[in-house]
Parts: sequence; C-alpha cells; structure tokens
Amino acid sequence: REIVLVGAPVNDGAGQKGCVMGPDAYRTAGLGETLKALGHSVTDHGNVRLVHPGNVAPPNPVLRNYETYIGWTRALHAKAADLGSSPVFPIYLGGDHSMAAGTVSGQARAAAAQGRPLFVLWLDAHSDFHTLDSTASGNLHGTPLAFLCGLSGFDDLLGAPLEHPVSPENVEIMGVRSVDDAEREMLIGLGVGVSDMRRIDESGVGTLLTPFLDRVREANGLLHVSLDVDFLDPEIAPAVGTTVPGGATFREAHLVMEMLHDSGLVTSLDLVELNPFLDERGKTARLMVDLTGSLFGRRVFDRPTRSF
Ligand code: DIR
Ligand code: MN
Ligand code: MN
Ligand code: MN
Repeated sequence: REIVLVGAPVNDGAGQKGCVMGPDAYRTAGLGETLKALGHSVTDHGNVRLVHPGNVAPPNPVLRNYETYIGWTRALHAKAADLGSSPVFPIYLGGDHSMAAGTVSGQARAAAAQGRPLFVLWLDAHSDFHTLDSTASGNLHGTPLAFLCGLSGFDDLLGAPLEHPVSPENVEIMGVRSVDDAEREMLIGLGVGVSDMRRIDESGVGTLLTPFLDRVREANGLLHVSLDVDFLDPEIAPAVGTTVPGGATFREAHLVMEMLHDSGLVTSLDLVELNPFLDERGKTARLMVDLTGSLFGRRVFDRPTRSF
C-alpha cells in the first residue's frame, strides 16, 4: 500500500512551543527516504491547514486554545476520513497529541463505513484521558483519548456528538507512568486496556502486546497506532516537552514496532509530541524515523522467511 505523509503542525494543545516544527523535522530526518528504501511508495501531502472555527466559548475557563482545538480537530478529521476510505497508509506527522482527536476520529469514521471496528494502540507516558472538565492543566493534549472514547462534553469539537467513538475495550495504552486521579477513575470505569511501565517491567512488552493483536485480528479490526515521543525513555528521546523518567527502552520500542509489522494489522499511524527545539542534533527525530522503519519492515537481523 502507498504511504501518505500528512503534516499536522499542531502546537496549541501543548504547554510549550516547538511541536509546530515536528512535521519538518521528520522530513529533514529522512522519513520519506527511509520508507522508500524499504520498498514502499511514499507521497507527501504537505501540511494540513488550520481552519479557525470562529468564536466558541470554552466550557471551562482553564482550557487553553479551545478554539484552535476545534479547528484542528475538524480539519484533521476530514483529512483522515478521506484517507481512511482510500487504500493508502496515512502517517500523521505531529504536532502535539491533541491532533489525534482529528486523525483517529476520522479513521474511525472510515472504518465504520467499511463495517470494521477501529482499535487504537496508544503508546505514551500519559493516558491523555482528561475530559474538558477534569483537566487541571488546561493543556488539551491531555484530552484526545477521552474524546475518542465518546466521553461527554466534547460536542463542540465536531459540532455534534461523536458519531463513531472508539470502544474503550478496543484501546490499549502502553508505557504509561503518569496518570492523574480523575483519569485513572475513568479508565478503570470504562475498561480501557492499560499496560503501565510496571507491567512492562514484569511481563515484557511482547507478552502484553500479543493478546491485544490477537483481539484485533479476531475482530477483523483496523488498528491505529498513536506514538507519543514521551513513550520512550528521556535518555534516548529528549525532544519532548513532557518527559517522564522510566520510559520504554530502545529495544522495547523497536520490538513493539517489529511485532506490529509482523501482525500486518496496522492501517494508520500518528507520530506526536516531537519538539525539535529540545532535540540534540536530530537524535529524537532520527529515533522516531527508525522506529517507523521497524513498523514498515526493517529488521535487526534478516531472518529467513521460510520455516524449517
Ligand atoms: C497531564 C499531562 N496529565 C495533563 N498530560 C500530558 O496536563 O493533563 N502530557 N498528556 O503529555
Ligand atoms: Mn500523549
Ligand atoms: Mn457513519
Ligand atoms: Mn505523553
């Protein structure tokens, strides 16, 4: 399948500036060339443009940049719904994680039109499961997964209730190590799958990922992967505004990507929260490009494809 790159220079959901440069950092780090070298055909659709929705009163005074959250969600939803209904693999280049409100809801709409459930693998230090009421920081990148699971209070985003929410039990959050109390309560209440770092330490990332992939396959589902840079340990991925110690190692992250490739189940991808202004000479951008390479078939050691 043809890979389509879509830039989403979204920055208003994050607490600091820099994610706006993410899409160009991925291009500079050679994302397109890396995928082409693996034998894929790649088209860059350039960056999606924000369409400002006009004046909308925020439901909670703490929310920062509420109107642009609405504008970006609508623009990216339309783009993702379009790409999701064509036989391409979209990679959405962020941009802070608030962009996933648009990309994933658009992919979910397209999946529903094909009569297939959308599953979401959310690789992140955080659960991003705040409602517009429960957020204390007002940073909207902490809210997209709650919106996508159909929690109430988000009707302004698309101007109507979300038509095709993702079932909470079809979501697996991996790598978390920073969850706020209000988020924890909602995650447990809704039955969202959560593999926190403690569980990864104890069981290994592969053991935790396999049953989720089996469920996607059994349901004939489509799988969207949303990869937040802060899923990774800050030692290897410093270019993110919300680092949390104790993240996924280089090999854990690559193993996830390699298993996802072998599964053949992934149909769309977000690369989010890269802040090139905080990077060390492109180190984090290159790591994210390498991880994407693993998702698209690059192997550590070329194994024979025949079984003996
Ligand atoms: C914190 C941090 N839970 C908040 N969240 C995120 O601001 O709501 N940081 N997503 O990346
Ligand atoms: Mn996130
Ligand atoms: Mn529909
Ligand atoms: Mn995060």
